[in-house]
Amino acid sequence: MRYKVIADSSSNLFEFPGLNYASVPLKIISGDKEYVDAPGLDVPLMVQELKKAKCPTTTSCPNVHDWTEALQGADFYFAITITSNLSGCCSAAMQAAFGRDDVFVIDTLSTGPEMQLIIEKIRDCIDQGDDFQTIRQTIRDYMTHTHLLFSLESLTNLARNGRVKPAVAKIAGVLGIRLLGRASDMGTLEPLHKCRGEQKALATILEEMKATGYQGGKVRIAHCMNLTASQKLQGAVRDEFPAADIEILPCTALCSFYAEQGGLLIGYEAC
Ligand code: X90
Repeated sequence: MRYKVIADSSSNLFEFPGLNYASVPLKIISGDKEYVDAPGLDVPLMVQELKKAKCPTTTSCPNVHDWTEALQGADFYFAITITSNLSGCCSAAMQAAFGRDDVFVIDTLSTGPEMQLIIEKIRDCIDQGDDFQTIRQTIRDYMTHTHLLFSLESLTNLARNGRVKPAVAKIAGVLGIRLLGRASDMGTLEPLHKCRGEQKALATILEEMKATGYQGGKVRIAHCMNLTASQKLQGAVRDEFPAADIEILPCTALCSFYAEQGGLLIGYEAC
């Protein structure tokens, strides 16, 4: 059986070693400038340019045609999308998959590093020779054990694009305050704590992970130009769980635009 895994670019992964994998890009649009979330884009430069941009910036997801193009060349497909509650991405994938029984569309109700965990799980299932039906069930079960937390210094772009209420964005509007939250069961941003200073935010993330059943499983950290905080968090997790499998990777364009400079997204496995 030839499998193909396709994720939208909010996964922050353009390639996936050991997997027949494709990324379908979202776009960031500012005036007549379009940033395609694909290899080769200078993300820090984009973030800088968008800070200075005078016109409103919006984003757009892959359309049905983009998904249809990607859903070719294999026997079975996994289409993994950002939460359907914040983007039309999943809906476009579902339309492209309509009437086909060779496509499993996965609405992750999340984004970024939680999508990465799901893709890794699919890779493991394929490697051990599981069939399509078995993998579908394994992934459904697995998703009940994965979570996403975020720590954001600014939610301006989320609020400007109607992805959070202005009142929520205001919490992180104060200098030095980070909003710690999680992807809710509905796939929306759920604020949890207001943290003063990065140290406090990192300690609270670990507390929150443990409170939701983290016991040393995988952790995937995606950051927008904040490798230092990612490494501190990695250290803090390893202090308590020395054998934890932790990876850090930079956000590509879509997550960088919405998480904004300094933002962290943390995907993890819990019991
Ligand atoms: O279709 C589109 O134009 C894309 C819209 C995406 C909007 C949300 C992106 C969120 C990126 C921010 C923090 C994590 C939030 C998790 C919520 C489930 C990252």
